Amino acid sequence: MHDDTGLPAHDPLRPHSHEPNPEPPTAVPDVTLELPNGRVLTLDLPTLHNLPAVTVENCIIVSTGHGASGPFAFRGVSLLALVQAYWSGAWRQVAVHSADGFGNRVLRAELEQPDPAGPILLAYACDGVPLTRPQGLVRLIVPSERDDALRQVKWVARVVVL
Ligand SMILES: Nc1nc2c(c(=O)[nH]1)N[C@H]1C(S)=C(S)[C@@H](COP(=O)(O)O)O[C@H]1N2
Ligand SMILES: [Mo]
Repeated sequence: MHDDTGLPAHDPLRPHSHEPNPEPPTAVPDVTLELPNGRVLTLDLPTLHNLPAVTVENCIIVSTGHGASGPFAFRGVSLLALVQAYWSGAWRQVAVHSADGFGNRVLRAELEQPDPAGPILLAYACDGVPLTRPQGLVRLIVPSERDDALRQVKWVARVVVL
């Protein structure tokens, strides 16, 4: 089954239900980066800290579990900067998977023409304090999503450049 986007109806990157999982699935916040040429790199926190950092103010998390919270200032590496640091070939989208099976798909156009709310980033700090693992370290933050938290992927484990 495919829907009108051409993506499989059961695409795990398009979760159909709200599951505000409060439990980190694993302890270690390492992120695996998979490039279109098959190369696979492990990005640990120090590596992420060494990439160009960005802070996005006024982020809201609309949680199914405890309602809306924020505004937060999330700091981390922009997803575009991350891709550009490791890949100079062609690409169209980035799949961001958590270790608990949650995920989200980010299109290249969303990164190259960011929403006025701010660029999509992999966040490792919030309001000047490092994120804890239970808070989602490392967390995908999509500043434009202000009515839901389905794209605010906690515990990012795999970033796949496609
Ligand atoms: N890895 C992962 N990220 C996730 C989820 C999840 O189940 N697993 N749930 C999403 C949903 S539906 C909500 S409402 C928020 C909850 O975020 P919070 O724990 O900061 O309130 O996380 C989002 N990100
Ligand atoms: Mo949710």
